[in-house]
Amino acid sequence: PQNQREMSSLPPALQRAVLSQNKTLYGGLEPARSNLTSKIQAEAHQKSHTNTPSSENPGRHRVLRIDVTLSPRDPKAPGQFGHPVAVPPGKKKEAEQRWKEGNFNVYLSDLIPVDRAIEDTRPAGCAEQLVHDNLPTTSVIMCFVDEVWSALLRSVHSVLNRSPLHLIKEILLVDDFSTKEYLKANLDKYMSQFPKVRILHLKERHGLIRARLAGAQNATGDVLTFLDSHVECNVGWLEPLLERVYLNRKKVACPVIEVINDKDMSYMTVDNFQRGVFTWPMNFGWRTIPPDVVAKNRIKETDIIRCPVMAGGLFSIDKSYFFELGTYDPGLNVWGGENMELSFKVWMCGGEIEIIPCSRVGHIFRNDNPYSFPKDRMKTVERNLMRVAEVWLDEYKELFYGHGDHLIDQGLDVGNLTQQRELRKKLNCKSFKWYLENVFPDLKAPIVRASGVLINVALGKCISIENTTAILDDCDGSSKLQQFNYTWLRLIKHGEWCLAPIPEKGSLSLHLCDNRNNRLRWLHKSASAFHPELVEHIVFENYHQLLCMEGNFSQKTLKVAACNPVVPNQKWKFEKYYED
Ligand code: LR7
Ligand code: MN
Repeated sequence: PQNQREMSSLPPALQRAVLSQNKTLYGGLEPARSNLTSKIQAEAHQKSHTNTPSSENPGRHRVLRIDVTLSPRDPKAPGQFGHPVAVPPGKKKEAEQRWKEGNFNVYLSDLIPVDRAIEDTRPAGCAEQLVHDNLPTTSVIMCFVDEVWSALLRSVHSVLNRSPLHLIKEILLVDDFSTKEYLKANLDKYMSQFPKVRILHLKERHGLIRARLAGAQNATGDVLTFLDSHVECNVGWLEPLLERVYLNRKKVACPVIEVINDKDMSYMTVDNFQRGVFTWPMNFGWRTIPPDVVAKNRIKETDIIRCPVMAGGLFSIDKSYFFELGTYDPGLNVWGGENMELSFKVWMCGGEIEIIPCSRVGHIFRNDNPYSFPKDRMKTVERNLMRVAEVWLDEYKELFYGHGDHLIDQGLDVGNLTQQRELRKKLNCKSFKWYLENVFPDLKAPIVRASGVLINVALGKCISIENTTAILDDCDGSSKLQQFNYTWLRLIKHGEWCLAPIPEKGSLSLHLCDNRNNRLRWLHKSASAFHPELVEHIVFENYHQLLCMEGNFSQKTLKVAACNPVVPNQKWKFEKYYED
């Protein structure tokens, strides 16, 4: 995931979809306002300001306000209440030097209390919400490798201080083979004062993804709650998450992720109404539901928001459901992409992903991982994403590869996918098309970039298939022989046949399409990454020489010749383009 919380808005097409269809608000609101929580909310609202005795709401109680840090031991300590802290003038050098220990202001982290108070950033009404008395217990699982000591402690203390302890079966710290001496020497001893804290020392580096799996296998609670190891859970964060899982074990509940500033360690809230989304090639990001959609649908700040994908680090999931889903693909390495995998799996196989605005957890966002990757970081993530694409994206995987440019040519060994594909079949999961239509309709995912007749701009003539060759002919939009698709993998397809250059002869032929054959790839309209003067050309890169498709109408022929921006016969246009 990207570290920045990006904001953008829904396209008009989606807004229409939202307003015209009476079905689910895409991935927006939970469909039924009449569900249990809403009813509880309504009741709670009526009774606001009165302390609801449990006898009036059998089986339910208010979210607990058991935040012992609200009257902190030392209210004057730096960073208290989540306020920003400045490095003292004489300490600037030291702070700078220590930055790399965690890629955030480690000096300040050490300066502020491990149990500091933070502002209760929940929307109004959250504190009055009711939850069930018999919520499931949870194992809070935090994986870490060489985490900054004070940040790790603050994470643990925030869980201990701001959760009803009867719901915490355990806090499971999974030490992913840390090497920092201080950590190794002190962790067990320090944590031994808390009966709820268990430590799992991995004997070798597993990477985050497999460390989480080790945690899940060792967990004894009903629900797994995953957290990063540099977080601060806010007041009442846990119960609303468990409530959702309790209402439906196939709900995966995420808190709102707030920001612990990497420079001054202040605790900052974030904009409401944000969904977790992705852009191609599967980059995670946040997108705000536009104000007019919020207004028209009367979405409240406390309303649950359904998300196409989760950020990945912070969520609660029913343990048996997690295993039913086959956990994460155990073939994913180290870090990255697992949030996509689980998100697609959950939605496509009958579950839901939600952000619960009444649950808020701060996270230190930073610009780089402070630990090393066993192998190249970029390649690791790309390989993971390729596994996800191959198993879950169906025909849409071309968008992933096409946006990643080099992705398909890397020759990365993605490993065996049989088990993952069989799992998808066994679970009877829906198609990626279904996911796009029902969960993430605002994602732009046209399967081809352009289609229809392919017309020579200067001559006004079209490419047509004659027997087994491509020729230039009068345009006839209704003729099947003149229909082409330009795909994300840059093939020009006529059915299963692709336009193929023969550079040696300067001519053109048809070749059976093959996504992996880069001798079939044509550049068209990708000016930004390429020669803007050739934006309308259809270009084939032949050992650093650029060849362009050229039409000759008197002979009805096509050829490839050295590109020339001013040769009009080299300019082409598809009937229809699907990109912005
Ligand atoms: O080899 C490793 N072993 C580990 O135990 C590598 C990492 N880890 C631990 C690490 O110590 C940390 O606690 O894994 C956790 C996550 O790693 P970070 O904090 O370095 O990365 P991040 O915050 O950028 O990670 C986001 O993306 C990850 C991979 O896709 C995981 O899903 C993280 O959980 C996720 N974090 C969040 O979702 C928090 C919000 C960030 C956003 C958006
Ligand atoms: Mn993190």
